[in-house]
Amino acid sequence: MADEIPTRSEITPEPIYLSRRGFIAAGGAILAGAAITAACRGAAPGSSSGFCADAKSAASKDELGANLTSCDDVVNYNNFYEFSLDKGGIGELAKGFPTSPWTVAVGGLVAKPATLSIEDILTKYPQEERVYRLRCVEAWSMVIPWIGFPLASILNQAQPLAAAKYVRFEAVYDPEDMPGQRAEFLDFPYVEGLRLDEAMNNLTILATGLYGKPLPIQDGAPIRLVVPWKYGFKNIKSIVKIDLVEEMPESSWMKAAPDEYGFYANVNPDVPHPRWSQSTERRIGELARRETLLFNGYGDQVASLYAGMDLKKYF
Ligand SMILES: Nc1nc2c(c(=O)[nH]1)N[C@H]1C(S)=C(S)[C@@H](COP(=O)(O)O)O[C@H]1N2
Ligand SMILES: [Mo]
Repeated sequence: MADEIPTRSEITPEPIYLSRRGFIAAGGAILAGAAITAACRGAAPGSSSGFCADAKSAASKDELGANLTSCDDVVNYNNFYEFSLDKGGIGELAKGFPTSPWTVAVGGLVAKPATLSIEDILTKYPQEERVYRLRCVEAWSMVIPWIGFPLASILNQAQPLAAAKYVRFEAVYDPEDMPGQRAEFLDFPYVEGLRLDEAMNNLTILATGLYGKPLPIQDGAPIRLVVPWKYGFKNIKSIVKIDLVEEMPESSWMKAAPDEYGFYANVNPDVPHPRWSQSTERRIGELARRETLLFNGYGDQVASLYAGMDLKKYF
């Protein structure tokens, strides 16, 4: 087990800028916490092992021939800053987080705004399995069998007006139940955005499950975005609001560190993060590093969205 966990030198945490801004105490706690979790994880299976006992997928590999990441790694190695900066044990911390009832409000520049319950969504939109690579900007990656449906289905139902150019997503705000929201390292609620054509692309889904089961909280229950050609942080979890808007939305990460996290955040081995290279990645569960692929290997389906754009400028 221990060899599946990247050592600290192999991963480069997104929120390190905190210490540069003077939150040194918080930064120290994060790193100590991560080390403790890594040390304990092999010995004591997380509370999520029950989730994985009956995990299932129609696939065992992605379309490039890579193995699925084990269910245990998918549900025990997470970034979910509303709960913690520590990647391990989010499931434990999030136990009891209320995900029912839950609604998603779809509005803004649309002809038909609606507030949908999760039950509505599951009834209305057929759920399918999509096996996608997830590449975190921190240079680790996984292959995950999601269950979900195209975001375009919900957007088409809402009927975007001609003025709508972008989609803005907002995650749940519940500082009483989410300890990370009581710290001030990110501007919560977590906000993300896509250009409308990116949102309408067939690869872009709202995921409601993984490994054949409803999403566990740590992976963004009950509904989260999955945009597989972009860095992991675009894949906003636990969404409550989707708005069609005219102007490019400012995401939480753009607000926190605009030089490090752009709006587009397309996976690109040729555009280094200011603090590390993006040319290779650590696939969780594997020993050797892999080459990072332009658009995370989905270029045939998305490169045309960026024709003529300078990807170094629009990072
Ligand atoms: N609401 C919310 N969504 C989020 C995050 C977060 O902290 N809060 N972290 C992002 C980051 S940095 C990554 S890499 C992915 C991780 O998804 P996973 O834990 O399901 O693998 O979720 C993204 N979505
Ligand atoms: Mo990430």
